[in-house]
Amino acid sequence: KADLRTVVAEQVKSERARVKKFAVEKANTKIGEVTVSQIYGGMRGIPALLCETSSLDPEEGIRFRGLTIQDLYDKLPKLECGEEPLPEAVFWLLMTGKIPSKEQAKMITDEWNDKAELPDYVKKLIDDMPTDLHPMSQLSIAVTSLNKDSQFMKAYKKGLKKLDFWKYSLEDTMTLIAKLPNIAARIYRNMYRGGKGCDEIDKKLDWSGNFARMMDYEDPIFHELLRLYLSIHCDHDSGNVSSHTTHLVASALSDPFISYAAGLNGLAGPLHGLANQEVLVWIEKMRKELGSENPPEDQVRDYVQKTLKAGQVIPGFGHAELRKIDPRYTAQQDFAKVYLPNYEGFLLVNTIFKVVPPILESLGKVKNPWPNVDAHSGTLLMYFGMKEMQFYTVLFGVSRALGVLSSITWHRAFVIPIERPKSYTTEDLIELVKKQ
Ligand code: CMX
Repeated sequence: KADLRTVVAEQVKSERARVKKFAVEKANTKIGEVTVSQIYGGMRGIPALLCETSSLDPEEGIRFRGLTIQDLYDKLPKLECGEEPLPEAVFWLLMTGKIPSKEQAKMITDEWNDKAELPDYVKKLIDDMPTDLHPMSQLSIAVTSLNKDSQFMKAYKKGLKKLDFWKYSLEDTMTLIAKLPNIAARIYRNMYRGGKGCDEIDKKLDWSGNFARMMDYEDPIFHELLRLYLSIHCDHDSGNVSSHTTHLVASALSDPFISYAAGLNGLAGPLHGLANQEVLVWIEKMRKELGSENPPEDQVRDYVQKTLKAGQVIPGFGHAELRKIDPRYTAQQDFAKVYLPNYEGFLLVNTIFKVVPPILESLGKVKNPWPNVDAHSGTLLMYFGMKEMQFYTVLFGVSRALGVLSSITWHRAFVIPIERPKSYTTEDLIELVKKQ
């Protein structure tokens, strides 16, 4: 069976020709308009970005190269003993648009296992960081430091041709993803296990299995959860903060390490990836205040109202683009129904799911009252003993690497130029509007 590089090289050849023809023939075709409210409103809905790896339908949710989350279950290879899709297979799908065979997914696992070892200076850098520095900052710093050995930058300095940019981007991508579990697990052990634990790759295990093991989680069901988690958080089209930031920075030909580190810094914001930490912080406060692990519906309702009255958002609910229940939420709910149906935390998440949407709807301004991916993930981790909420966004970040790095590799294959949209002062806009 063909390896990843061969398959991608063939695809790049044919896709480049197809895209070039389309982009030239339809160069002046208008696909939308921009209003003043969009400029002041976070550019919602402006059709401005390219994303080959995934697309987001507001009503249906995410599709990865055309596949829904259910399709990932139905079509992607899994481990012999597992039910969840393999993130290695998801990565292959994102990179090639094709479903890998079991052998092809295994080739990715083997390569990532081979490249997982961290250079000594990165180990030292992580070990020297204060343990009260947020793990997302530690992750971003460690990833940034890996660019010392960027193959893309080395080749670029030697005069790499534009048409070959993608090849070296892919090499850096493989190195970076291979090392991410090692980096994240080292941060975890330093912060929560007094620096103790194993940092050696077991070549019999997959990417998620090794990651779980290096964080000292041996339960095979937790390994399955991690496979699910790392698969569903990988990509959410290009408009979200982490993906767009990675693309923007990469468009300046920054190497994949520092481009993705920039995306991680965006993911660390409370309105984006940090929301999975915020959800659990909020739930734990609620439990403490109401004096129960699983408080009744009316008390949860009052607590939600109190949160809103205090001027805070309900974390884990709403979305800038989605207008329905996030299918990534549903996938996690399905997992919980199988493995932890009676867990108090899961029951409380269900109560919150029942109570919050009507309240948000009644405010009359929230465009999407439904839960997003972050409303569920922390509770599942908590069940398996991962109580360190600050760390949750790191898991999101590790998964997001699969999507954003595939995406920037394709942007390089298409030789997309540096991003440079036009900005206006309010005075400029007032003048522009007068001319309409
Ligand atoms: N709780 C309370 N109010 C909310 C809300 C929520 N969960 N979601 C939206 N609103 C409010 C907004 O704050 C805004 O209020 P103001 O007009 O007073 O400023 C109003 O409803 C309209 O917002 P919107 O158009 O529906 O939502 P946005 O596109 O502006 O923002 C998001 C989207 C995700 C930032 C927002 O829904 C939110 O803050 N949710 C909670 C945080 C969260 O779960 N984030 C994770 C999203 C998933 C991810 O990216 O990882």
